[in-house]
Amino acid sequence: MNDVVNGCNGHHDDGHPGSGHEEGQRFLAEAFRAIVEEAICKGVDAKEKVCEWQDPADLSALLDLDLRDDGESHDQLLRRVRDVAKYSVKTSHPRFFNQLFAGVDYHALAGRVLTETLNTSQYTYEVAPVFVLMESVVLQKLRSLVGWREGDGIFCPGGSMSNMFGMNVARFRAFPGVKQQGMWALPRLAVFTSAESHYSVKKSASFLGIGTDNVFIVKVDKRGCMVPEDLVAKIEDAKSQGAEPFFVSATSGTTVQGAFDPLDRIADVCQERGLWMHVDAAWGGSALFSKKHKHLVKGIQRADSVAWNPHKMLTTGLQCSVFLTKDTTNLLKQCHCANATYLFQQDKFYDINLDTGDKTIQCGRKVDCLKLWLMWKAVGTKGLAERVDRAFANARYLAEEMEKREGFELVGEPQFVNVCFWFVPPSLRGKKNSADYSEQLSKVAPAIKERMVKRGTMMVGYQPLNGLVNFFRMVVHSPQVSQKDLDFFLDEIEHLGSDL
Ligand code: ABU
Repeated sequence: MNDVVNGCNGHHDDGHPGSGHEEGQRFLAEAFRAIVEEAICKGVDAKEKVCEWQDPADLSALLDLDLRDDGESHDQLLRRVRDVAKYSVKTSHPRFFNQLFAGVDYHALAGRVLTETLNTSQYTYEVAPVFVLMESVVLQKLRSLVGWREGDGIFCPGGSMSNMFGMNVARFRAFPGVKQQGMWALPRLAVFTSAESHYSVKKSASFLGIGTDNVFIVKVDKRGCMVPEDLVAKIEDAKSQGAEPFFVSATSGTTVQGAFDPLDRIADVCQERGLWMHVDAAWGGSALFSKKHKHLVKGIQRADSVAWNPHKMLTTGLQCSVFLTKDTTNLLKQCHCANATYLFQQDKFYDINLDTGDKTIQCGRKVDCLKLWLMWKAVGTKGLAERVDRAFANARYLAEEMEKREGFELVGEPQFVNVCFWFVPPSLRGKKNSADYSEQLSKVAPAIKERMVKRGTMMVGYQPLNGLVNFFRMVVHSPQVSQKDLDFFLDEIEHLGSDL
């Protein structure tokens, strides 16, 4: 820490008065100290709160958010850094189970800090030489886990964008004229996805001008997996309405239940009809690391494209999402490129294929590969596989413990690391047949959530789903979570719900 505080070994300034380097580097060193103490050390300490809850008006006043004409002192600014850390939710905390991301990987975090510090854009080799080569290696490695020896891909700003790239590239393959002629080149198009797929499929259809009415929702079974027979029925239905099917988005690891669609059977349907098969494996893709659990994504290699978010189960930190395709005909670039002459000059002194930035719809693009690469270097493929296996084992442990305790009722047997359950408080036990049981049960999860957030002891999400009233979705995947944390979780739910 002292080395950090000492800055650049005494080489603070460039000699030019007023450059601000010396002062800036001193601030940075002290800010780093505050960040390590407040956000990292306290952030992972089970004895600390997950969240220092404040009502919005109080928080706004506490933080003194107004921006003024004059700048503040060094000490005031350091207090601001500490306050931001103090009042933010500690997603690295071992009792943060609220989202599909959690925990911290220190090597990945070092990669995140270095990425921010180097502050470049991942579009050309000339400004991002290390990262262009690194991105290519990481994408190739992820593709090989999917089961493809060749293909293409790009890091995207989040899984929704990766899913949208799948839809856009699929449409371009089917109707290349769309890039120039827009909607004039298109018939009414039809997209297919399951009732429990991610909302980004509908958002993409809206954004791309396909329209949410043209997203045909395929039925799921009780576990939340797409029913292939209904996919066939929905394709026939779309055709009978005069729409042209072109894209099926299957899901590996649905957001709420963690369900895996039957990819081989969906691939058969797509193959017979010449439809682009995309797999939203943003959440469940990481099962590919595990010899024991990768059967869940059996058939994924038959897809045309895959979205996968290492920032979820692999704990790289937000955001780290890839769009992968097995296409080898340069579809991704042809679909998205605009050939800006000030970035992608054709007469450069190096191989211009290294200027990968025109494969995406972005111009400036954040470097998202370094955190994953450094973490992967640190623990190896075996280390990542162990993490995935540990997450499955923790989820199993939690589900089994719930079965032993009164009041915990699983929504279904977990397929993945999402453990969905109702907590039935003492006052509702044995009253399933009473007329207002569902209504009363629906109020339990929000009430417990409010109490846990205000106490700051833990965070877990809840939602209704397909006619089921509010239930908790416990997501167990951070490598920092121990069985002790899971026991604490169960005790705390019992405690918070004991008088409801
Ligand atoms: N992209 C879906 C993630 C939402 C969640 O964390 O639950």
